[in-house]
Amino acid sequence: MKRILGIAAAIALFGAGTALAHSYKAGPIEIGHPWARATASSAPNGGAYLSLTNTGTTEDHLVAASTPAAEKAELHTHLNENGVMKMREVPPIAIAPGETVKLAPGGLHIMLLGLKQPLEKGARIPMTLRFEKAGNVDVEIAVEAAGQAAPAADGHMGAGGHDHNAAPAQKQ
Ligand SMILES: [Cu+2]
Repeated sequence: MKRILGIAAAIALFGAGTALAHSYKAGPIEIGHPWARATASSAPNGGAYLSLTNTGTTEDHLVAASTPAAEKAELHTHLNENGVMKMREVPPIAIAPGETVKLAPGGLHIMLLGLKQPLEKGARIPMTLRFEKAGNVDVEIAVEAAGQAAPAADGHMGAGGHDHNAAPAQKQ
């Protein structure tokens, strides 16, 4: 398995056939593949995902995000409260030394509130991430197909679940 991952990494480095793989660095923080799902034209909000790896020796925090593509970006997570998935804004996200924190569908995410236009598959959206210690870093969000990497059968996008295309906190 390690060897396969190594080969995949090598391919990514040489840019062959992995156009979607992209990463960034802010000091010791590595930001892996920022991406978002394409949104319907009526959707007011979207979600952005990425991974954060701390290659340094001290803890850092993702404090905030901003993008010209939305009125506001908030750090969110999903919580299951009495069987109902809800979103909550979270405090700065800690990244411990040597650890990787994944922002992914169904969990931590960067909520893009008030999209100025729909996120179209294939587009690249600029976003600035702010870290407590590593400072600001500009990244591009790759917009992928609407159903990309949807968690299987967890109800995330189904009845009673949370859908980024809907207004936040509509289920009380
Ligand atoms: Cu959210």
